[in-house]
Amino acid sequence: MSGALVGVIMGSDSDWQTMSAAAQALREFDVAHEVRVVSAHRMPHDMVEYAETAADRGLAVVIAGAGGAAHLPGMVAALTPLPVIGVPVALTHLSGLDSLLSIVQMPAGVPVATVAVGNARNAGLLAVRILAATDPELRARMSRFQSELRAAAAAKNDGVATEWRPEPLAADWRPEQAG
Ligand code: RP5
Repeated sequence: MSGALVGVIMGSDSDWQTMSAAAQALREFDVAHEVRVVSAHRMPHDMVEYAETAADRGLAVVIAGAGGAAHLPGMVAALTPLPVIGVPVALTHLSGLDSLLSIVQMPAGVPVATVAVGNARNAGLLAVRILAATDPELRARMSRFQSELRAAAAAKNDGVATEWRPEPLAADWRPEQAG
């Protein structure tokens, strides 16, 4: 066993530019993970083997990214009992809508938790949350992360509030003057 808890897989090395953000999020939370290219269309037998052995190898979550006719996440979800998070990767045409619909429109009974187009970081964070449900230490780290997010957002509010000086409107002001 590799010791990895999360498998980050993708259809091609061209997906890595997007998918590396999932690995980065996992690294931030010290979650052991592995990274592989497992193309559903070009290496179908490898994909079946990967998905069928994932749970027995100790993985708890699979993050699968693909673009275009993005069948990898759904096929892996069909072959493993593990939770699968799908990342639609945007290719040159169609802005990733093709990838999104290929991944998100799964039939009843075979769920894939699909994140926004290109948002592999959220896939990594969702995998952390899934693991954190049964790991109090990881849950505490996720809570701290959320507090930091809140603090960063609050600082943005402070910045805008400082910049914005409400001034009384002129007596002859009309709504059509706005913007
Ligand atoms: C998909 O085809 C891959 O997931 C990738 O997004 C896309 C293009 O692959 P390459 O032609 O760059 O290898 O299966």
